[in-house]
Amino acid sequence: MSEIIVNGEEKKEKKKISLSFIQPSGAFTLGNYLGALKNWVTIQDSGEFNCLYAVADLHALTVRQDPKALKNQIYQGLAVLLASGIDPEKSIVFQQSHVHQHAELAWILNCYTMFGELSRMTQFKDKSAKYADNINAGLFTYPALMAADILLYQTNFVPVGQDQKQHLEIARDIANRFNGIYGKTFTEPEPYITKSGARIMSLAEPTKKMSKSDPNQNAIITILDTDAEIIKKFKRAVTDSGSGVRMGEGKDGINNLINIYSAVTGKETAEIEREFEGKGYGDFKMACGEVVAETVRPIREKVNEYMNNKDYIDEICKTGAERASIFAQRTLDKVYKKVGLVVKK
Ligand code: AQP
Repeated sequence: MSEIIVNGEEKKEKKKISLSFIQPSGAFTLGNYLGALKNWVTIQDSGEFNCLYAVADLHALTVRQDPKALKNQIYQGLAVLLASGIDPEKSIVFQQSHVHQHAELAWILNCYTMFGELSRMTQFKDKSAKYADNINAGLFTYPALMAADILLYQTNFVPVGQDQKQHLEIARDIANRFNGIYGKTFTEPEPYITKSGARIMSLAEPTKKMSKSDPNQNAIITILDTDAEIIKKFKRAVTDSGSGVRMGEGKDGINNLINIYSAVTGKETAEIEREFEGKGYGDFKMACGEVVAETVRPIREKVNEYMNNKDYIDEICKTGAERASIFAQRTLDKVYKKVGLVVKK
C-alpha cells in the first residue's frame, strides 16, 4: 500500500506512510504547534513520505463535549492544520468520522485487545481520575480506535511525542497479535521521533504539559490568542525566586521558557543564556512573549481566514476523505476476509 492519489492520478511510489492525528478537544495550543504541527510540516515537506493528517473528532467524544463548541473546534483543527503549513495538494487531510472504516475496524480490533492491557494505559488512568463522573467505555477502548486509525493505512511511521508512545506500542501489539493469528495483515507502525520535538509545559504549573483542555487560560497559549494576551500570559508565567536566565535543576518554569524561546527562535540554550546574561526574569519573560507573539500572529491570521471560509475546509475534507477511504476500505476488506466475514459484493 504505497500508492497515493495526487490530483486524481494514481502514482505508484514506494514511499513510506506517515500518519498524524490531532484531537479537537479545545483551543489548539503553542504546545500542539511546537511539539507536533511544526514537525508534521517538516515531514510533509521532506517529500520522503506519503502523509495523512486528520482531526480525530471521534476520539474527542470520550470526554463530554458541548456539541456547538465541538463543531467549531473541528473546523478550527482543520484550519490550524492548513494555517501551519499542511498542504492538501501534498498530503491527505480529513476528518476521522468522515471515513467510516475507522469505527468499523476499531470494533474488530476491540475483539483482539485485552482488558488487562487497556487497564494499564496511563492516559486511561489519568483521564478516569480527571473525569471521575464519566468513566465511559470509549475512554477505556480509545487505544483500539487509535490502533484502527493507524493500521487502516498500513502506516509505517507515526510522529509521536513521549506522551503518545504507549498508544503506539499497544497499536503495534494489536497488529502483531492479529498478524500472528491470520498471517501478515497489518504493517507494524514505528514511532518517528524528530530531533526538535519540543515538550511545552504549562505556564502556571511548569511540571505539567501544556494541554488544550486545561481550564486555566493563563496556563496555556492558544493559537488564537492576540499579541497582547500572549505577552500578558508570559509576564505572569510562574518562575522560581531566582533571577539569572539559566537552565537548572528544579527551575521548571525558567527551563520551560528557555525551551519555548529555543523552539521558536532556533537558538541553542547556551546562546540564549549568553544573550540574557545580566538580565532578569522580567526581561526574559517579555522577550519570550514577543517572539511567541511573532510566531503565532501569522498562523492566527490564517486560521481566521480559513474559519471565514468553511466551504473551502469542507471541500478539502471531502476530497481528503475520498482519498483516505480508498486505502481504508482495502485494509478493511482484507481484515473481513481474514476473520471470516463475508465481504459485501
Ligand atoms: N505541550 C505539548 N508539548 C509538545 N507536544 C504536545 N502535543 C500536545 N501538547 C503538547 C502534541 O500535539 C499532538 C496532537 O495532540 P492531541 O491534541 O491529539 O492530543 P494531546 O496530546 O492529548 O493534546 P492536549 O493538548 O494535551 O489535549 P487534551 O488536553 O485534550 O488531552 C500530539 O503529537 C501531542 O504529542
